[in-house]
Amino acid sequence: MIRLSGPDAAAIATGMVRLKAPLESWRASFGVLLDVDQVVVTYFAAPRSYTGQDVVEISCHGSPVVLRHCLERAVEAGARLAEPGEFTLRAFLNGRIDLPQAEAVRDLIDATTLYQARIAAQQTQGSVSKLLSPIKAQLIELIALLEAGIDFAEDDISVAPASEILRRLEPIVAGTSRLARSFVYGNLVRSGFSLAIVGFPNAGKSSLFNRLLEQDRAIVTDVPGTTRDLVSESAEFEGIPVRLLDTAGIREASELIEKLGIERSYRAISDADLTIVVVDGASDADVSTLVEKAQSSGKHLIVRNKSDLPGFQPEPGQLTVSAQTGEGVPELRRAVLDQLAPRGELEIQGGFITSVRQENLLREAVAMLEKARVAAETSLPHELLLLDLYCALQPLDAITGLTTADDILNHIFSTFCIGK
Ligand SMILES: Nc1nc2c(ncn2[C@@H]2O[C@H](COP(=O)(O)OP(=O)(O)O)[C@@H](O)[C@H]2O)c(=O)[nH]1
Ligand SMILES: [Mg+2]
Repeated sequence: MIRLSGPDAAAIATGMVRLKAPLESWRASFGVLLDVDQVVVTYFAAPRSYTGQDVVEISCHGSPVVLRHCLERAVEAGARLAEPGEFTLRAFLNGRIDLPQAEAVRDLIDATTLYQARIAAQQTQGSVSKLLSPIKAQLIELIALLEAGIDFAEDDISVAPASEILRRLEPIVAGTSRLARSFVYGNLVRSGFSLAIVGFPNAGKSSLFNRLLEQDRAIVTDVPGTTRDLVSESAEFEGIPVRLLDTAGIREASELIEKLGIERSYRAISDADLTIVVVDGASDADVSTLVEKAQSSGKHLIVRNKSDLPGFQPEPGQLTVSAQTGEGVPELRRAVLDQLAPRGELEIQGGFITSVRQENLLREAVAMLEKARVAAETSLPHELLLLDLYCALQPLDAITGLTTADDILNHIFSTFCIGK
């Protein structure tokens, strides 16, 4: 599809395509593209279009030569190629969407799991600004209250007492910090994580790896030392992308190849966001050194495998699974996600942010609100308190794009692909 946006879009399109009927907004028309291809042209008159400008979409047959021909004719007729993200930038500049919605368009395009796409789609509908707007409204109300007090100070209107200011400030600080903290989970959803599976030979690492992957990828045998190199695959836990790493069993190895594999296992532990230490639940091997290693380089879980065997001994503090039957595997997935980013009621309902830009701005706002709180507690003049509150409002406005410098806009939209 070739997409045109701008006041000349319809004129350029009608110059290139011989249409059966004149263009009508929100209607598709059949036409012939300069004697080459039969096309469908859809017209969206301003302002009821994606960009808010006149938009024409020409759907050709998918051939690259036809598309190129169409593109070249459009450029000849006065169009120019779009910059990355320029359509969405125009939508933003024309007030069709705010900045979190624009960022979500990019996330939606980049999504690799349906859950990621669903979250991004919610955000393209404005869910981030909906989370933010009650907080902002409370802040503006407090600012107005203090401004009124200052403006009318001479007229004997009593200024709000510190206790009242603190009472009003409390939910603003709490709401802003909560939203900032939700990025821990939001970042996990957006960026995914890596998970290393380690343990002694024959503990069932490769079996568990295959089970988590839901396919037979790694070789499983009862010969210790089968897996000698890292095996890495992409999977998803509850819609969150995960890079799974199966490793060589860690033991005293005599062979060079196995030694190298074991070295890589150790490196996988330090690189992964979380390590699963697999223990054979029917044996009483001591994994304390492995656990120490995993603990010192990040998050970990100890998983006791082979719960289906008669000699299996559960152990407090360790998860019980059977890689063979799948018992305990859903619980293991949940436990991994909880370790990485615990979620509250709001996160479960989609009330979280996924953008590091938004997180930074929220943290900035929290710092200013904390300053305002100190100012109120120490009964500083309201002019100073107000200054802090305005400084808190500014980053909140920047989240939605009310006050955002051009260079930041450029930075955001340059990460889009062309034609979006
Ligand atoms: N009964 C039972 N056997 C298992 C289970 N997980 C792995 N095994 C067996 O244990 C042996 C070693 O498994 P493997 O996944 O290759 O272990 P790795 O060396 O840690 O990768 C194989 O014979 C598997 O069939 C389990 O949950 N139950
Ligand atoms: Mg293995």
